[in-house]
Amino acid sequence: MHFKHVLVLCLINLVLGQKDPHFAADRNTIVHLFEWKWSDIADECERFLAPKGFGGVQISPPNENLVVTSSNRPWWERYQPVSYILNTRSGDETALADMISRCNAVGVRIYVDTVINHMTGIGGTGTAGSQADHDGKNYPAVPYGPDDFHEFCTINNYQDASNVRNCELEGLIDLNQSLDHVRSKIIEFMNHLVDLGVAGFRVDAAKHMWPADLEAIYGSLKYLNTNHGFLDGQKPFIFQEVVDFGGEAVSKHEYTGFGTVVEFQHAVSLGNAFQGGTQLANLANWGPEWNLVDGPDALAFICNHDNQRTGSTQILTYKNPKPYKMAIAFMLAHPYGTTTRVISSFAFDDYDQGPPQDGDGNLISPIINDDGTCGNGYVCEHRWRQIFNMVGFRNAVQGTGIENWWSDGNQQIAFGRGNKGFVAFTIGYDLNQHLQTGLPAGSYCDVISGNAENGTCTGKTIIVGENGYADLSLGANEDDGVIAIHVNAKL
Ligand code: ZXY
Ligand code: CA
Repeated sequence: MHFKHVLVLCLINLVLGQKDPHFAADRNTIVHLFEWKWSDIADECERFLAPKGFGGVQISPPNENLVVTSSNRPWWERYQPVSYILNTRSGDETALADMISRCNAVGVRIYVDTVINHMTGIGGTGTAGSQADHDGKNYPAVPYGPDDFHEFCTINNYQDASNVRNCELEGLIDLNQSLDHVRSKIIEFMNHLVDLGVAGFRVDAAKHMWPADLEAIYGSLKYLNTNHGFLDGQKPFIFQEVVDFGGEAVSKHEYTGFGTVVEFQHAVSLGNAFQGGTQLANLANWGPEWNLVDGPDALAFICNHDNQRTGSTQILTYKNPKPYKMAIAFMLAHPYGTTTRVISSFAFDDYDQGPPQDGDGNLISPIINDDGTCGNGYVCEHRWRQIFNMVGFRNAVQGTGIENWWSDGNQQIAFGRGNKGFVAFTIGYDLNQHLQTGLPAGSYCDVISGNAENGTCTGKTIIVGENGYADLSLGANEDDGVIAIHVNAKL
């Protein structure tokens, strides 16, 4: 290779840095299999995620957490680390390693939810049997001792970055990541996961850590393990939880120099738009003009494990399926957001409620019904046709831009992606339009109302004429407010 090409490749690596999700070819979108067992994730990679073109899985924290017996083992106990021993209700290190290998073998990447801002909020015993001496500031299974934490103070002023980063979030004892010992324990933990074959990390509570400390930690991570199909010299993908709607001392822009950020404004703005809060026509300039970080710096999503249960009217969840599916379809159809993520929830009635479990606190596996949906308390949005087929749409249109944008100036929009795909949306009234799709002439299966199976379509068939135009009809009262066609579902 000519040295100029090597130079360009190095520059791309520098710029993309830890912003490349390392998806296999023709894959996209991370699904958060929230609180799933490792063995169930391995099965799901093989039987569903790989065939449907998903790029990867965000897994729940794999390291030992506090056993919280109050409120019957709430979901948030996994955000109270006791040690970096890889043993939780999802499984032990053997099961984790096996799952990572099986998923990588079918081209599905694994991203680890990493809780490194803090340890526990109270004392007790962890899922691997280790002790958490909260009041004495001792976590012997790491080990961390009193000197490894910030002086006690409570986070109570989001206008003060030092308070946000050096004090305790909800009483969770706050690690001092500027110390060599703390850094080295975190780096050792993350590098262990890289050795096991993971592709990257979600960094929990990144807003509550200093950017310089995080940059140093990420910079010390190993290259991805080439035995798991990664190219040489690839650094782990990083997506950082920095909740920022403006108006606080800490900004998401402080974190985009060395990794991506989870774009909460993306979730809220589309949550509003698909509930009629702003006209869909206004989405013509969807992107950074909406106070979003640049697309390559963003992990785009509609709802996550935390904000799905806060009851915020701005956040769409499985409990509000029509606009939820529309917002996800828009996210997956739109080129904004180099990386997209959907959550796969378990059903819940109250905020604290933990995952499906038996009387002994063991996690219960999802069952897969004959129609492909889940049971045993799992919602499995990723198995909803309208969602997994839009992952397929995003794969089909990769590398294209928006073309043939159309709107009625109000609550109806449509747009194409190059000559590969076309979508239309309506809220509140019937859509009946003759529109330029940009697609080659032919019959296409609308992958929202059905599946393309052996050359036939179980939903609506859309005919694109020689001139690229198609007649589109979408009733206001249909189950879904979207039509989507693409070249990989041409009949
Ligand atoms: N918890 C209950 C009680 C215990 C856990 C609660 O009422 N918390 C106060 C409101 C949410 O604040 C938390 C935030 O991040 C966390 C929290 C947390 C991260 C953790 C562990 C936690 O409590 O307990 O690893 C948080 C921080 C922000 C922000 C929004 C939320 O803008 O800067 C919770 C747990 C929430 O509500 C939680 C847990 C894990 C997460 C997360 C939220 O990854 O995003
Ligand atoms: Ca902190």
